[in-house]
Amino acid sequence: MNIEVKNKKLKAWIQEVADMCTPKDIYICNGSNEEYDQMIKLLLDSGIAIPLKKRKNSFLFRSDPSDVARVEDNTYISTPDQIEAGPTNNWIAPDDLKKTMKDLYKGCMKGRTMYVIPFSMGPIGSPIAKIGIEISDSPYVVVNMHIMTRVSDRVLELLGTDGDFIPCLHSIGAPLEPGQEDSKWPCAPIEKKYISHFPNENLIWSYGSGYGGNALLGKKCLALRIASAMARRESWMAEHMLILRLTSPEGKQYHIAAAFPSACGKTNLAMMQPSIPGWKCECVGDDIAWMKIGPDGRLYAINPENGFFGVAPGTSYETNPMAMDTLKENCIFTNCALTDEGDVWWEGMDGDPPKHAIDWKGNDWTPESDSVAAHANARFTAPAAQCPVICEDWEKPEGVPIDIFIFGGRRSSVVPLVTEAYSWDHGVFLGSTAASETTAANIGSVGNLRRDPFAMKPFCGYNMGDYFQHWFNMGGKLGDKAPRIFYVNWFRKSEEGKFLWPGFSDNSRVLKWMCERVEGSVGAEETPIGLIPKEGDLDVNGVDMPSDDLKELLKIDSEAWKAEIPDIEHHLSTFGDRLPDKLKKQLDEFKKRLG
Ligand code: GTP
Ligand code: SPV
Ligand code: MN
Repeated sequence: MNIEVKNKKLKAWIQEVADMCTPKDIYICNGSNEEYDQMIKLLLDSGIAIPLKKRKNSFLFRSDPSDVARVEDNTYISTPDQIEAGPTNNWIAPDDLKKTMKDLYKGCMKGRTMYVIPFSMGPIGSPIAKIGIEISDSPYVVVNMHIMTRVSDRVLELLGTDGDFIPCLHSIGAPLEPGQEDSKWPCAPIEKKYISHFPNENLIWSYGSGYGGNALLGKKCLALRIASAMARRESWMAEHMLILRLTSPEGKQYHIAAAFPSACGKTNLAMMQPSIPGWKCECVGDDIAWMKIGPDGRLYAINPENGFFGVAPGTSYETNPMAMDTLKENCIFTNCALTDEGDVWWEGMDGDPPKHAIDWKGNDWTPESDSVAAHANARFTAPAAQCPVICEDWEKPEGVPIDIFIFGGRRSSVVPLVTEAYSWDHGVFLGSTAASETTAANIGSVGNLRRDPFAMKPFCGYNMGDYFQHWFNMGGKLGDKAPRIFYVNWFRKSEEGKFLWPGFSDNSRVLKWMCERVEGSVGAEETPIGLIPKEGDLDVNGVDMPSDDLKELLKIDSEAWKAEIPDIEHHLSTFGDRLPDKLKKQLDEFKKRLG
């Protein structure tokens, strides 16, 4: 061990894990640049990291083809009673799960270094921040955690001898026998992967995967699953939401938090540059929001993360220039293609595809190949501070006051471009019945419609019926200071399968309408599903699209909505007696409005 650990709980935990996992040595991380460089050197020397000639201090990694996304089917919320995990979570009793995992953990770090990573979610020392310690046997995890969280020896200082932290245990599950050659991306087979959460103990155990949310435990495991359970106990909110600041031509600031499921547009909206003149957009966060009611009774949000772990495919100067500029240096790329010039490439990047590249599996690729060059869930890891439009207040300990909540998803039909909720309660109904087509962010089929309430189905650390009630309770506390709630769908398609809405920078037009609704300066039409812009309310000046498409985007087809009712009813019925009465009432009112 390179330094002495003073915190009693940490010292005991390190010993316990070392005894169980039997690593060859232990290294306590300090978060310094030198440490980052050292880890990268190790990864380069072993041929795991590929240096990029075209991007300073940036590296490409290729994961095992079996380990390319989150594994929801192997993710557990382990509460003493199954009902506390609820119908949306996989559940195994804590004692059984711990027994199974301890067997797996036994000797699992053999031949590897065990890294102890002290990190803070939220600015170090902020009253909203939480301290976690991740123990991992993956150097790739260490470098990613350096970017995604605040890794620092100051965290250990802050803990002192008796401070508390959230233990996050991670192993790739690939012990190395003496003389055995290591693979480039060691991991365990799918049936041995476990991403486990013990919310009653604030404890995370992950085994078998080295990828993204399965392995960077500060993100979905701590900042959403464990934090959502804490938030409910302590009357705050941990949400799968981007946070942005929109400034009107008059200089008025609006803060917007939006929940879309994985790979449904959060990073893009968070960095969006408005196509309407005079409006300015700045990014506070692109994936997670922690929100508390401030002394003035309004809801304040912080971004607990320190970096972006963003979807690479589709990112381009045309669609998300601010992300492209964020990616110029000091980044990690995973499962992107490698060009002959020594740069990364992915489908949807600007310009022509390269004539030749090495695909994400390490094979030769040309535009004639029948497979994609970059995996659909290829990702970049980038420091948030490098984003050219990062908001100057993004690290403000007290956060920014939220004016508007947006829910949404990927729906090729039925759901209009934008809807405003009639009330907070109606907004909670919209959030809890949200549905979206599945994406490559999870292992499993893509394009299947599923209910993903508040974009939290994979991330809620307790019974989602209680989570709905928590939303009603927060609304009750916020009263007339509660954010206004809207629902959007950027992904409606024509019969020919083309997106009807240009999206990206033009999404500012929809945000502008929301701000004007908050000001009461623009109209809306009452429909069975909510309020939608009347013709002329939405500023589409300069958008090159047929007026028929706009009509289609805002069309409410009552028959199509009626056809959704059985599925909505079935979805809500799965929560049994945990379903809040207020949601039943909202469903009744919705049915009445539909006639
Ligand atoms: P996670 O990081 O998985 O939580 O995803 P995310 O919600 O941040 O999604 P992201 O912004 O990375 O977008 C995912 C994909 O959707 C990318 O390929 C984008 O190009 C595409 N996308 C984002 N916004 C829009 C939009 O307004 N219109 C269209 N057509 N596509 C979009
Ligand atoms: C998501 O899937 O919502 C992500 C990527 O943000 S991961 O960190 O892998 O969960
Ligand atoms: Mn996400």
